[in-house]
Amino acid sequence: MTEVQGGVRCVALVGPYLSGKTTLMESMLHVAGAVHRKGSVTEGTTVGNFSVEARARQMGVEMTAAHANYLGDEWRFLDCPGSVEFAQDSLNALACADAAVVVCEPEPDRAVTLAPVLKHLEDAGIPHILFINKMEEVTLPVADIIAGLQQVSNLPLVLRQVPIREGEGVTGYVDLASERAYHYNTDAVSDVVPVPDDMAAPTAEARNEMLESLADFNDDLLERLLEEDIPDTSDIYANLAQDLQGNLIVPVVLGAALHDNGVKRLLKLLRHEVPPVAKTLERKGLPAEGETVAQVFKTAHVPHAGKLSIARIWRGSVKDGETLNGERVSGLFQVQGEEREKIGSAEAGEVVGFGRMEDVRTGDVLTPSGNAPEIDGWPEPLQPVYGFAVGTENKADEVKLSGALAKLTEEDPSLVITHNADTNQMLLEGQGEMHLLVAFDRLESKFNLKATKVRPDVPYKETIRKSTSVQGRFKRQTGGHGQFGDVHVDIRPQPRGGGFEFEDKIFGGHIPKQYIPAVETGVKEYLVRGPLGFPVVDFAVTLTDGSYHAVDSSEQAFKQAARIAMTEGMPKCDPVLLEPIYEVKIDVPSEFTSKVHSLVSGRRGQLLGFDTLEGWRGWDQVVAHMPQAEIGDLIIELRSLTLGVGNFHATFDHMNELSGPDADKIVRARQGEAAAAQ
Ligand SMILES: Nc1nc2c(ncn2[C@@H]2O[C@H](COP(=O)(O)OP(=O)(O)O)[C@@H](O)[C@H]2O)c(=O)[nH]1
Ligand SMILES: [Mg+2]
Repeated sequence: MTEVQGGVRCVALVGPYLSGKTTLMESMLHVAGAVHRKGSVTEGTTVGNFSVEARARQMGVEMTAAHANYLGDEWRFLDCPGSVEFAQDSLNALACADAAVVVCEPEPDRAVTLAPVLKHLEDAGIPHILFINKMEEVTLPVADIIAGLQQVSNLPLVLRQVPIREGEGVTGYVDLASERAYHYNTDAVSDVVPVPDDMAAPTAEARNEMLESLADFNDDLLERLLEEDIPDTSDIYANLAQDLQGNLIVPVVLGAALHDNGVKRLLKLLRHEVPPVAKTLERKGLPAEGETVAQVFKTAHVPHAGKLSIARIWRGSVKDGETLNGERVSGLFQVQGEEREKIGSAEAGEVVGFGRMEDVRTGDVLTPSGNAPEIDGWPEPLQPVYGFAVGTENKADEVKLSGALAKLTEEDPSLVITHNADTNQMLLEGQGEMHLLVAFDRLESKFNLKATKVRPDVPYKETIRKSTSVQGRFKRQTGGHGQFGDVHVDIRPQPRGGGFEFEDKIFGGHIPKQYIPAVETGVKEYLVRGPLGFPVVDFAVTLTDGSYHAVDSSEQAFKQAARIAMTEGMPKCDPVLLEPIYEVKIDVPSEFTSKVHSLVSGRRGQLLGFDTLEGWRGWDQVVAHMPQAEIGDLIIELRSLTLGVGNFHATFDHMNELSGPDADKIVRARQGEAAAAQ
């Protein structure tokens, strides 16, 4: 047996949604004796899915932490949401874990749903184990399942068990390292049984395959295998642990979390093979020596208890009341799902909650001195792919809304609030519709706020296609002295992106110099809303002539004259709508590339090309120009076409003329809004 690793270790449970992560955490806690009554996802009684939002949907919508002691070792488990919409929490949790258990279903056809998480684990160098769940009713040969899953893993999958089948289902397994057979018991640990006769040959074959995989990374082992000098079990375990910790292989175990099947074996594997925190520090480039370091990977605002910063202690220890980054830790907690238990101090490796550290944000590295050392591997915030314009029914609630949204974005860095100056809307953007709907639920449940939401407006603009010359004359006689301004202007289009230009070509003092800026101001005030109702861009105005009155002329009068000229001249310049066009890069497994081509053309997109996606085996990147109006809900269709794994990035590219019935509809709607507002 390998030496059992010291210290508190932390494992994140990740994988596609509905694969059984929450159920597996519940089962691990149960098998380890950390919960007395095993909860169920469908009954809403698990440690993991504790929030009202998670229970309502029977799915994890955020990372939840738990702890257990198994055979004297301390464990921290992080149940991560599987849905791509809540991926930020999972990435943040993985940044603070020693290893990950990737939970998946025994469905090779859906293996592609594992690709993003496996790629992230590989790139970040996080040791990971694959737990194939829901094995109880699988009839497919395990070799076929592994072959399918291997397609999406760049590291070799090393099968550690072969299933024993009776009738329709799997009733146990032979562990390939120990060559022991186990019979599953529902909701109880498995019995050791003799290896069934008909399993001897498949076991020997699978064991050989496992050893050959290990030999790929160990010449010594390779030589011994060639000489048929089979290494002893402790040697095999040592190789397995080393290769997992070195990110050379992905061990694969089987089970059914719902029935506790294979869970004890998984816990033992973790016990012997997951690296200690000291080893994780090496991976993350943090020296083992030095002052205490903790890193916050989750922030939650708990009703009545205030802000809770969930952190991993990387080095040293933390006491309640201690100062970190200049702020007092006001309450130190051990967390078990929803429950918080106050503790006095915590050691390296532990996952704890720090109470009421108001200035601390998710991702912050905390030390007593406040000097944060570099720690590798903190993920970038995900770029938003979907948004709503938010507001309140009641104007008085607006300030409250901004405050609440600020707290939500603190809890979840993949939620972004922006103000769009063009459309004058407050936007809440994130990873998908469900992500945002959960945020709206939280506004209600945590902040007692009913927010309104509508699809964001597209910031259309308009421009002109013809030139004209026009006079604007403002004359008013009201009692005493009157108002007089008179301008002649040429209006002409500029090339796309040419912006606005104002030129003064007045000669001979027909308009005194001091009034010229007022003319420009008048023009600019007009261009906020052109003849079609949108801001005007890409045109030039030249002041060519005019006249003034020694007494009645004023800046105000010339501003008015300029507005009159614009209001009269612009409709004659063949105005046209401009719509924003984005360059969109769509990443998908190549089996979906042709579907993406039709998606692009179905949304008025212009295909610019496609290529293999760099660094992704079997993925393509499709590049296209697409109107912003068609990108608003693109992610929904893209995900439904690609088993949820397709993603895109869009950057503004240019404004494009839009005419015809589509444009007419937009202009009519705009004019309708204006009429309604009056
Ligand atoms: N048949 C079967 N169902 C399971 C098993 N483990 C979990 N489930 C079910 O799969 C669904 C999703 O489980 P859950 O733990 O919420 O998945 P998560 O989204 O990965 O956390 C639930 O209905 C579970 O009851 C299993 O081993 N066998
Ligand atoms: Mg879950």
